[in-house]
Amino acid sequence: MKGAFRKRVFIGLGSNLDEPVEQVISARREIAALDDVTEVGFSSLYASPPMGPQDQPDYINAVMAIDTSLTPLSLLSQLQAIENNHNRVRLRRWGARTLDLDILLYGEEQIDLPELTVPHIGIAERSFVLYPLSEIAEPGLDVPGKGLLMDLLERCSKDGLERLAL
Ligand code: ROI
Repeated sequence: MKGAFRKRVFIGLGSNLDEPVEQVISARREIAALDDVTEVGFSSLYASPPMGPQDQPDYINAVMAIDTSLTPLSLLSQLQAIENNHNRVRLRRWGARTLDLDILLYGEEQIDLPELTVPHIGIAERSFVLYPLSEIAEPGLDVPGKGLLMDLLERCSKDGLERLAL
C-alpha cells in the first residue's frame, strides 16, 4: 500500500553563498531523489535582500512541493543531511548560509517539537516564502494557525523581492 499515507509538504529553499542559484537547483534534485519523495511543484527562483543582518549577500529563494509518507522528523533529518553536504556551517544566528532547507507546511499539521515547528515560524511575514509558495499552492490554502495564503500575501510587502527570469 505504498503511498497510502502521503502528505503534501512544502519546503523553502534559500542560499546566499557559493553560487546560490546552483545551490538551490542542486538541492532540488537531491530532495526529489530521496526515497519516498515525489516532486509535485517547484516555484520560480527569487532574489531577496537579507532578512536579519544586512552585512551579507542577497538570497536566492524558492519553494518546492513534494508528496511523501516520510514522517516530519525523518524528512527533517534528510533535509539536514542535504544541507550538510552543501557545506552548511552555522556561524551565527541569521547569518549567511550555503543552503537552508525549511519544512514550511506538512499537510494540515501543526507541529511543536524542540527541533521542528510547522508551519514554519516566520512564514506569515516572509515575502521570500509567501510569493514563491503562492505560485505552486492553491490560493485557498489554509496555513494552520495563521490563515489563508491569499490573506497572508495581501498583508505581506514584497520588500525588494524579485522573481528571476531564468
Ligand atoms: N533572508 C532572505 N531574504 N532569505 C532567506 O532565505 C533568509 N533566511 C534566513 C534569514 C537569515 C532569516 N534571512 C533570510 O534564515
